[in-house]
Amino acid sequence: MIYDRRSLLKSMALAPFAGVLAPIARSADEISTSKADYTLRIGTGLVELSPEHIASTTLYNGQFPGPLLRFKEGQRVVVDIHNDTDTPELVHWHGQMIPSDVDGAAEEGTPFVPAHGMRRIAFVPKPSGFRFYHTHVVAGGDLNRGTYTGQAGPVYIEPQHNPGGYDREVFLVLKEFAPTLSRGGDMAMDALAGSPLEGLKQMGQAADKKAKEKAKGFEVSYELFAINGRMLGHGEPIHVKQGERVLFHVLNASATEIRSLALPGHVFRIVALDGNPVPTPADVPVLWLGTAERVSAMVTMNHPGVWVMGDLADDDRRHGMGIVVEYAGQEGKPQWVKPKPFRWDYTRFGKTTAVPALPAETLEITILKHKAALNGFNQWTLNGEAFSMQSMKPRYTVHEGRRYRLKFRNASDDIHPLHLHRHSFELTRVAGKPTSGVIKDVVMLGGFQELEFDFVADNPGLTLLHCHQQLHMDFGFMALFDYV
Ligand SMILES: [Cu+2]
Repeated sequence: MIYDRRSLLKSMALAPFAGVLAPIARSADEISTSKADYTLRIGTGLVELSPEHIASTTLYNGQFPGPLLRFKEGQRVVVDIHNDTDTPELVHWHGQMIPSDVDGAAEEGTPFVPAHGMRRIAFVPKPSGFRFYHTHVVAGGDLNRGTYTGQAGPVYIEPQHNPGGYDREVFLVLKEFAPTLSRGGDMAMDALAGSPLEGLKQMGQAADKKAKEKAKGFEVSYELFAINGRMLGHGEPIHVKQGERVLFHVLNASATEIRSLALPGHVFRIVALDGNPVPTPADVPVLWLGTAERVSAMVTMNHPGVWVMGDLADDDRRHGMGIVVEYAGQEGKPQWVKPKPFRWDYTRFGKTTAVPALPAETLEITILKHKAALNGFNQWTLNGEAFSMQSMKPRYTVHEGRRYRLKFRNASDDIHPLHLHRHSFELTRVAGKPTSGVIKDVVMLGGFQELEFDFVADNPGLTLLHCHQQLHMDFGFMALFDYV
């Protein structure tokens, strides 16, 4: 019989002493000799959005979205990443607390997966909940690179104890295709609760006046929209039965856009944000998700019919951003009913009374847009400084174990989906409203608004903070944290 140390360790990991054995399981020779648990292959492929619209882009394992990877919290996985393209790639494990060398960000020192090469990685998935994986390369002005491609897939890390309470899980990945550059539009200002601050507006206007370029900077627009890689009306409907409780895991895998979602006649009970259970589950008629955000929402199917579950933006929905929900025994043309305006307010899902712990230090970060400053692209600065891709110099130093508060002041009209790698954070103030208990890894900062979140420095190694809007991160909106 062949001695297979890996499978032995795997079965031992289920034993009560798993924690003691874990370090052995990470040994290098074991990683190199064992078979991978998962294989991701990066390559060009086709996505049939509809019979008339077939997108050619870069994919994981030839499909969009990439395969749903189900991990077990705390149980180590080995992943082989093959890169069949002509350019080096990076796979970022979004929302997981793993070491910098496997996190998938060059700025943190993760090695690239070479062109026409491969890299084997191993890590212990955590924390449990809805995460995802996506490319983390710089696209700049190249819309065939980075998150403009189809390189995104869902991850679900099974908790050690599953609360259950639903009949079925449905994963929805929202994503646009066929991107083009255009001279800026205006951001949807009706997505988020809270008001713009006069002081921040004036700061933004002053920067606009100083700009040498009078035209707006480039923005990305899209021709085609899809859920799970199918335009509205072209995929298989979600088949439901009356009375069923369906748990939707929704991921906004857009490179640049804020998305909304509504299902006429139904409400979403928000149970988790970015995969983390919320302290106060609440019912909402509309979901709003910034780039890379996830929402887990329970829907009780109590309104029989054939419905369009779709984006509130008419143009985007008509170009595919939706999916049909069909009750058993019902037929006919899918119906869309425009919901009443609804502003997204994270504090609704927070603790109503408890105050968050006090931070050891507060770092204030003011965000400014420099109109069309970089060959027609807007440049972004944090306290006057744009991230340098050349030096990749760390900006902030943190001490392990300390709690830090980041106070963001947005002197631009854009919504910024702020993302912190390798750590979770707790929202403490959103547009002037105090809160606690909402744990996330991406959060939307409204135009001319302020937002505060706390994180505990509990995962040593270089850590990237950036806006998840690809155009913003590529043109200055990043900062590196290092541990003392
Ligand atoms: Cu941004």
